[in-house]
Amino acid sequence: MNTIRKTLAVAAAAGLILGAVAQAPAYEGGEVKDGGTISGSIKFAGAPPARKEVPVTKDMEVCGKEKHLSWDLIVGPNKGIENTVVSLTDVKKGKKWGIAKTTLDQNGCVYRPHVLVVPAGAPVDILNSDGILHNIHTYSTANPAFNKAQPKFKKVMPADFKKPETIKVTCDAHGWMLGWIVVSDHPYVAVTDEKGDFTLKDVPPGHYKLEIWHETLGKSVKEVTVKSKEETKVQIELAKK
Ligand SMILES: [Cu+2]
Repeated sequence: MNTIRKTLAVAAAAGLILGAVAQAPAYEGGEVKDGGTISGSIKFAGAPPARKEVPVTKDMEVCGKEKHLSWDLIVGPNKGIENTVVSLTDVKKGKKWGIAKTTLDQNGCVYRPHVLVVPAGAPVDILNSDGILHNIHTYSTANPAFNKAQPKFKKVMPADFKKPETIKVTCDAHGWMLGWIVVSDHPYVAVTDEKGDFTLKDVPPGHYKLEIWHETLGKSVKEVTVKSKEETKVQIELAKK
């Protein structure tokens, strides 16, 4: 073996070792018998802004059937913030995922749901209920990004995302379309409902970091303690930055 080849071989071996060390241990899913619950609500601090009407400029017969209101901040009557992602960031072991497959629909030129939680590696069906040309453009870094046309005859486009990441999705054909795919390797992740409420069930007792992420209000972290068969309630306020 000449020197260059030897050097390359050593470098490759070192790379493999470093790679193995750097990789975080995978989440271990199983049965949780003594788990607790984390529940709570995410509220908007201050006077909530009204949703703005989003102008529809194309494919009116499909996209213009319903009035479009901005999705980027939806605050309910009780100030609850919809579409906030709540997740544990340091959970290593717990229950198994209960979802085998998820669906992202393009319906009325809107992504439904606006925020989709996806188990890492599980299949995602990207549906085109509209029957017009859409274009799925993902802005990911951990997973390969893609930018694919979905013609009107293509009802389903299969996808999957192997690595945990929050991915922005847009349509190059309809500039107002915006959605989010939240890929997680564990099931302790929830999206708040129209009241701003969420629940994470069957959490093994312990101390955790609870991450709260909203697309326009940003990210924050709260420490939580979960006790067996008990409910830990959290109330979080988010404000415009
Ligand atoms: Cu589109």
